[in-house]
Amino acid sequence: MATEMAGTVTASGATAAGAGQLTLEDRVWLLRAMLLMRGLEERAMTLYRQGKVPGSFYDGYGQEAVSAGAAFAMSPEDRLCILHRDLAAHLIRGVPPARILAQYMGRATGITRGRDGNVHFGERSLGCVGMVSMLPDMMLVATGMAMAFKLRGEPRCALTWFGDGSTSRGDFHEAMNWAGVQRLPIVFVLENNQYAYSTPLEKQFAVDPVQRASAYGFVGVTVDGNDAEAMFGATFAARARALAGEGPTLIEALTMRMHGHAAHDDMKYVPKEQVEEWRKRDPIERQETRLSELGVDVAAVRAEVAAEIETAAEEALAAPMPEAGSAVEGVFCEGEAEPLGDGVPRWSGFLG
Ligand SMILES: Cc1ncc(C[n+]2csc(CCOP(=O)(O)OP(=O)(O)O)c2C)c(N)n1
Repeated sequence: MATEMAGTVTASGATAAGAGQLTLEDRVWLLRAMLLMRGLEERAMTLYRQGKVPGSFYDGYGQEAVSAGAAFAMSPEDRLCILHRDLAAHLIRGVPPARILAQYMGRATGITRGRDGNVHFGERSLGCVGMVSMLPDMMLVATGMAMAFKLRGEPRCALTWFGDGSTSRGDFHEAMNWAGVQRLPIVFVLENNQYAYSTPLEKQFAVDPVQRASAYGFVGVTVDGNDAEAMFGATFAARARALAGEGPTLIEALTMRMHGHAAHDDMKYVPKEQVEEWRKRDPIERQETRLSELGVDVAAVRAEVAAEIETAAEEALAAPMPEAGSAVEGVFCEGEAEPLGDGVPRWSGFLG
């Protein structure tokens, strides 16, 4: 049962109702998306260690359910601002795995065509905005898109992810305030992974930021961020509210950053016991257990995904580097900007 307190909902009944919308095939897709994310990031980390990924490398190990569950609930016509630990969202929107690995390696076939080998990308043709490095500016971008949907009377929704570190920035408050005042169709997903680089939660905020939602006049929900189905359910409910004109929702996904901030960070500042405690709540294992109990051949899904990753790696490694002269292209908008396109429908509710 949901417990309402100052606009904050925990252990939401709506979340469970939303998760009830998933068919067995949907639930397997959620597992696939998480396995693909983890496998691709592990492959990319190896490529990084081989010197094939320039700069550093950022991953979302242990946080796969947050992006997979939320992105799965968004329709192709919705628009997403995806952050640096949310690879599953790109995959769910329809970005082929080979393009992701090519992106990390700065190849011409990557999403930014070699302009950024890092996590700052978004495939416009699939309804995603390229990630802005300054945090959390994507909250403002998503709020602006939601404002456009409202002004044009379009029945769609914007969603963005951001970390606990973002909650201390002014942009967080500006976006939340405007979205609340205008009752915009937007879902804010706060990925509370316990650390912002080396800053733990107790040095980040005095009050759980989910409670701030009520200060801006909308619902805040706390969800188990290591449960893909709970994430789907909460996002499904938030999207329904947004489309019904009931305004934004802040979803706080409780999770843990299981790796360092990036490949160069050994996270010595994180107590080992804390990591071990969270390891027991691994989102992929949880989904596998569920599906095994329903008779799904989880090992076969794993093998299929592993093969897909190997094929993607071969393709990405064979892809060319960009022509040096192309570095000056696409710096400024030339002519009419292409409007954002739609993503691939994944959830069965969008297929019919
Ligand atoms: C305004 C701003 N300051 C600093 C950075 C550098 N930076 C990138 S990620 C990061 C940590 C952010 O922590 P959090 O928001 O909790 O997200 P997490 O990385 O834990 O997912 C920092 C400090 C940045 N991108 N933007």
